[in-house]
Amino acid sequence: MPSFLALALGALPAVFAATFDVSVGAGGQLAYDPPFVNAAPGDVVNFVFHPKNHTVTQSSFDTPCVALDGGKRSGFMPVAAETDGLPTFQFQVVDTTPAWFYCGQTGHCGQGMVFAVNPPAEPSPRSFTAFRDLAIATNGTASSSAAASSTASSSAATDGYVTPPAPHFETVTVTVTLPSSTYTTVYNSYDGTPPPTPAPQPQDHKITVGADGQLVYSPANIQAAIGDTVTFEFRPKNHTVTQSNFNNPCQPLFDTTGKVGFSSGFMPVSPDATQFPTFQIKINDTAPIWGYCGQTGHCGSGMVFAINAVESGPNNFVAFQGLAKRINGTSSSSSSAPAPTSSANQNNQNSAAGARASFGYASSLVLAMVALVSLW
Ligand SMILES: *[C@@H]1O[C@H](CO)[C@@H](O)[C@H](O)[C@H]1NC(C)=O
Ligand SMILES: *[C@@H]1O[C@H](CO)[C@@H](O)[C@H](O)[C@H]1NC(C)=O
Ligand SMILES: *[C@@H]1O[C@H](CO)[C@@H](O)[C@H](O)[C@H]1NC(C)=O
Ligand SMILES: *[C@@H]1O[C@H](CO)[C@@H](O)[C@H](O)[C@H]1NC(C)=O
Ligand SMILES: *[C@@H]1O[C@H](CO)[C@@H](O)[C@H](O)[C@H]1NC(C)=O
Ligand SMILES: [Cu+2]
Repeated sequence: MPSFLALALGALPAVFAATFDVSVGAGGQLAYDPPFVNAAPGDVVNFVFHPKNHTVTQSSFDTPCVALDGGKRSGFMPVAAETDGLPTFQFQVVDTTPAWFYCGQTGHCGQGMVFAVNPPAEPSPRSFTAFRDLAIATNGTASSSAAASSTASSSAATDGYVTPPAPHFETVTVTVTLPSSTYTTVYNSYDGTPPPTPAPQPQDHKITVGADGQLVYSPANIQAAIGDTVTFEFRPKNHTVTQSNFNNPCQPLFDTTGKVGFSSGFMPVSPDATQFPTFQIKINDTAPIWGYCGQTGHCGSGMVFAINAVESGPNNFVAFQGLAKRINGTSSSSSSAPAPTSSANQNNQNSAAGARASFGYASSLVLAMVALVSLW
């Protein structure tokens, strides 16, 4: 009986709606804490306003700092001091669709004061971090004033440069029929990606890392089919192969569940080596895979690679490499790069440290294939 009781009690939270308390501007920070929640229909998000004069205003992903027509809004909540009776505002979660919010006080959204309910997990281009980055990029002071105030010295980086949009993708379920079998696959489709059909004969693609002492992957931009493998071969120096995402080219991929993208870790190779270490990944999905070298300065100088980048759209390899140089290159280093928010960044570093030779796979790219295994 005890186990039955435990089972029944364990089921209770699913029956009764949960309330998520989110503090708004606690400690004078321009932030919601936590910055996002994953909630079920029927749950309630209870915003608690701390001193200053913030709002909770619903927006859309694409225009993070603009009120959504018909969206929820708390209005301004001026609070003079921390007292027991802090004002609150409730948002009722009706479905699992992502809902996006920002603070409407002048300048706050552009400094990253945004919030989300049920954002897609990293590395989705519509993740919480992507949303916050977009808020900072569209309404931050860095984007407009840095470009205006910077002189000809950094013209290449700032002159008319527009950060490419986050790739658009959606989840697709298709049934693929091959001569030998039929299978159903659920995958994240990016505009322009090839169909999720495995290679009839899986192939290994070789990418040389740091050939001839150059800070390059050769080739740096390849197409590979599902079931193929990619083998990176490390030449002298001390490079890595680290997965990232399009909009954060030089930061390890991580998601909120603590899963991380692949990383080879540092691969020191002496100048007179005759044997070269390798690192191999398997292609599970036709969605683009982005990556970089984690050695100091290498990514910012353009040492990045892409697998299955969609060359016909804005999220192509050259745009990815350009973004890496812009964010982490020496020419643009301090002034114009939007600074990612600290906590997410620390997660990055931690995951990166733990990611050495680990092969964790980011959950939102999971490709479920039924009956495909038999083909391999
Ligand atoms: C963000 O920028 C857009 C476009 O310039 C503007 O319409 C909007 O009011 C800004 N939002 C905030 C909160 O400042
Ligand atoms: C709160 O901010 C809004 C918008 O800036 C302003 O109109 C309002 O007067 C402020 N309220 C207080 C009490 O400061
Ligand atoms: C690139 O710049 C970002 C933001 O400053 C930083 O977090 C990241 O660690 C840098 N990446 C590399 C490889 O230096
Ligand atoms: C490789 O680079 C990493 C990071 O810069 C460093 O910690 C490590 O000591 C280097 N290894 C060798 C053998 O140089
Ligand atoms: C493909 O799936 C395998 C098994 O789940 C995993 O180990 C590997 O990391 C995945 N490949 C990539 C590129 O993430
Ligand atoms: Cu390198």
